[in-house]
Amino acid sequence: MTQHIAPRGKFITVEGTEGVGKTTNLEYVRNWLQQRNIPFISTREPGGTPLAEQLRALLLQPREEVVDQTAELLMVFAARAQHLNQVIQPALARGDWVLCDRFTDATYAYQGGGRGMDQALIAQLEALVQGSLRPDAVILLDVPVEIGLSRARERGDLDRFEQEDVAFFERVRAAYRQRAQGQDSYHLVDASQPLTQVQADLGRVLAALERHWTA
Ligand code: T5A
Repeated sequence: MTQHIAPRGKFITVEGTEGVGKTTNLEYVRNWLQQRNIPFISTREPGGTPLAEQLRALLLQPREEVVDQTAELLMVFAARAQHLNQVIQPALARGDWVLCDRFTDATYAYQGGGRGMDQALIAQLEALVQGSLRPDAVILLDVPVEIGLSRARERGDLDRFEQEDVAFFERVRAAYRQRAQGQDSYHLVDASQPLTQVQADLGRVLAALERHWTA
C-alpha cells in the first residue's frame, strides 16, 4: 500500500536584538501570508502555550535574586519543549506554516553570546528538545545595538534582559551575525533603515523563499 506523507509546513523564525522591530515586522509577514492564503500560525518564544508563557513571565521579570545561567538556559528549553510538542510540531504536521518570534538562535545569541555559555552545551539541549527539527528559514533583523536599545527604551519599563548593559547586547548581536554567516537558511535584513525599506527587503526575502519552496 502506498503511504502518503503529508507535506510538512514551513517553519520561519524572526530574530534580532532588543527593539530591532520584530513585533512591527511580524505583522507585515502575517499580512504577506494571509494575502497568499497560506495557512499559518503565529507564535513566540519563550511562550506560545499557557505553561511556556508562565515560564516567559518568570524569565523576563526583573528580580533581586541573581538568576543562575544554567537555570535560565533550562527554563528557556523547558518552555521550548512544551511549545514544540503542543503547538509547533502539530501545526507543521497539519501542513501549516509556523511563524515564530524568536527560537533557538536566540538561545545561541543570548545565553551563548550574551552570557558566554558553552555553545556545545546549548547544542546538546537543542538535540534533546528538538531532535533534528530546525527552522526552514531564519530572518535576522539586524540593527546597531544603540539604535535598538533606544527604540526599546522609548516603550517604557525594561524587562530583565533589557536591563543588561550595551556590551551584553553587542555580544548577542555578534553571535547572531556569526550564525547567519554563509548559511543559506539565514536571511539578514538591515533593520536600521526606514520601516518601508525594511519591509520592502522583507518582501523580497519572502518572495524568494516562496519561489524556492514551490519550485
Ligand atoms: N530570550 C528569548 C533568550 O534569552 N533566549 C531565548 O532562547 C529566547 C527565545 C524575549 C526576551 O527573551 C530573551 C530575549 C529577549 O530579551 P522579546 O519580547 O521577544 O523578549 O524580545 P524584545 O526584543 O524585547 O522584543 P520587543 O517586542 O521588545 O522588540 P521588537 O519586537 O524587536 O521591536 P518592536 O517591533 O516593538 O519595535 C520597537 C520600536 O521601534 C519602532 C517600533 O515602532 C517600536 O516603537 N521601529 C522602528 N522605528 C524606526 N525605524 C524602523 N525601521 C523601526 N522598526 C521598529
